[in-house]
Order: sequence, then structure tokens, then C-alpha cells
Amino acid sequence: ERVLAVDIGGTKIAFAEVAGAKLENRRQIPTPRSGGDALVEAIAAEVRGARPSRLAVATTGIVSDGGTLTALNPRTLPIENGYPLASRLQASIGVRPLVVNDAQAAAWGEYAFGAGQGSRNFMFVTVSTGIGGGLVLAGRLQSGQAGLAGHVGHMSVSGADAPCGCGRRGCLETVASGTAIAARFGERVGRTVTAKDVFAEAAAGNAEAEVMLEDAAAALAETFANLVAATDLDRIALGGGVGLASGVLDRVLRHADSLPAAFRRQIVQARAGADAGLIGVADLAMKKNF
Ligand code: ADP
Ligand code: BMX
Ligand code: ZN
Repeated sequence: ERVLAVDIGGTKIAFAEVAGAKLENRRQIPTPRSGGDALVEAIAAEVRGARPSRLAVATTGIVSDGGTLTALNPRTLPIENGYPLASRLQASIGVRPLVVNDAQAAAWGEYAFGAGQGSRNFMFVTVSTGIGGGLVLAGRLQSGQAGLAGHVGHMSVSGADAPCGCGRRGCLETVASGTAIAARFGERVGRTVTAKDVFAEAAAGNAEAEVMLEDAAAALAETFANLVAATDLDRIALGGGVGLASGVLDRVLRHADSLPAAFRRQIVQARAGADAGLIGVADLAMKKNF
């Protein structure tokens, strides 16, 4: 049986028909950034006509109560508090979807089919529009009692103090997300840039851009060490548009190498690349009876 999987990020929505770890007909559209109904409309427009037998949705934001969505950092994607995503999709498409946080879904995808195979206590971290994370501990995906488990982008890092859209200050996401890298560099040079531009500038020898990328890598390595201290993880996989960008894993590894041995663990690239969320949420939907 195939599942129609959807992955809603702050920048793009990806779609594919998924069987196991195989994807067919993968396509993506820019994420409409104007609230929950706009997300539902965009997804309904994409699946129009072909009503899927199963629908699996990974999405940025906190998912609770079987499909209610709330932004933790509305700057990464504005969503009304408690938006009933599962029921609105059901009303519009005719199938009750499974809805799971994007990074939690990707953690499951990597654990079951990718870089997390053979790991017992595993974490996936996406560095993308925001920074998300998913924990698989003792073989079980953790969502927590309110859906917040794994939201590592909102752990504070040393030396950072910028206000975060979640209401805290100095969050990892304010230093190392694609949004943050672009905004911090843009501020220094006085123009609007994308995260991709910052990577290009750093590769061309721009010292300011280099500092941004080094700050981001140091903050990621520090957070990983904190998570190792909390959970004794054995492996961390890095994904997301920024996490998969050239040189990022090596930069993080360089910082992680200088940690005391007790905190050093395997840090690897996500094997399913940008598709981990699609694969993971489809697998979860196959396991549940909807
Ligand atoms: P989403 O957050 O919607 O899941 P992505 O994983 O593509 O989407 O992350 C989007 C962020 O990643 C943006 O900040 C974008 O500028 C940045 N990005 C995407 N591709 C690259 C790349 N090749 N190099 C650097 N940054 C990238
Ligand atoms: C934010 C938060 C997380 C999400 C992470 C990565 C919102 C809307 N999202 O920290 O739930 O997992 O971003 O999201 O508060 P992405 O869009 O970068 O993939
Ligand atoms: Zn935050």
C-alpha cells in the first residue's frame, strides 16, 4: 500500500507517494506563509482529484491532540494557536491524516530506514528555516506529553542573547538556523541575503560570512553535547537545507572533536537527505490504523 506523504516546512512543502523508503512522484511548492487555512488549501490543490487511501503529514510546529498545530516560533511559520490541521485536511480532502511534527517524523524515517539504523538512542536534527529535532530513545519515537519533545532549536546556547520568536532569548535557532544565518549576516553587511548567499560568500573568502557559519557550527556542537549529557544518545544525524549544505557537517565535527571524550558521539549526515520526513511520516501512518 502506498501513502501520500506531505512535509510542511517554513520554506517549502514536499509531496510524494511513499512505499517503505521508496518515493514516487516527489514534488514541492513554496510554503504559503499566511496561516493554517492557506496550508490546507495548498495541499488540497496539490492532491485534487486523486484521493489517497492514506494521508501522512509531517509539519513544522508543535503537534498535539492527534492533529492540532501550534507554532512554537511563529517567525519560522505563522500558524494560529491550536489550528485543527487534521480535521481541516479531512474536511477538505476526505481522508483523516496522521499529523506528526516534521523533525520527529524525520527522526523516525532516519531511524527506520537511514542513518539511524542500528542506533539505540538516536537523534535527528534539521537545520533549515528553523531548527527542529526528533528523539528515538530505546527504539521509541518520543513526542512528549504535549508534542514538544525534541524541540532542540529552543535550547539556549552560550554567548547568545537575541530574542527568539518562541519568547525565550539566546535559542540555538537564533544563531544557527537558515533564517538566523541570513539575518545575522544581512545585518552586518546592510542588505537582505539568503542562507545560500552566506555560504557562497564564505566560500569566496568573506571573513564575516565565515564567522556566521563558525558560530552556527559551534552552537550546534554545544547543543549536541548538552543532549548527550541529558540522554546518552549514541548517534546524531544532521539534515535540513542548511544541515546538508556543503561543509556544515565538517564544521560541526571540528567543534565536537574538541569536547571531552564523555560527550563525543557519532555525528552523521541524514541518509534520506531532504526526504526523511516524508519517509518517516509515511511509515508511521502505515503502522497506525486510520
Ligand atoms: P524547510 O525549512 O521548509 O523544511 P529547507 O530544509 O530547504 O526547508 O530549509 C530552508 C532553509 O535552508 C532556508 O534558510 C534556505 O536558505 C536554506 N538552504 C536551502 N538550501 C541551501 C543550500 N544549498 N545552502 C545553504 N542554505 C540552504
Ligand atoms: C521551529 C518549530 C519546530 C520545527 C522547526 C524546524 C514552528 C513553526 N516550528 O523550531 O516545530 O520542527 O522549526 O522547522 O514553531 P523547519 O521549517 O525548519 O523544517
Ligand atoms: Zn526559541
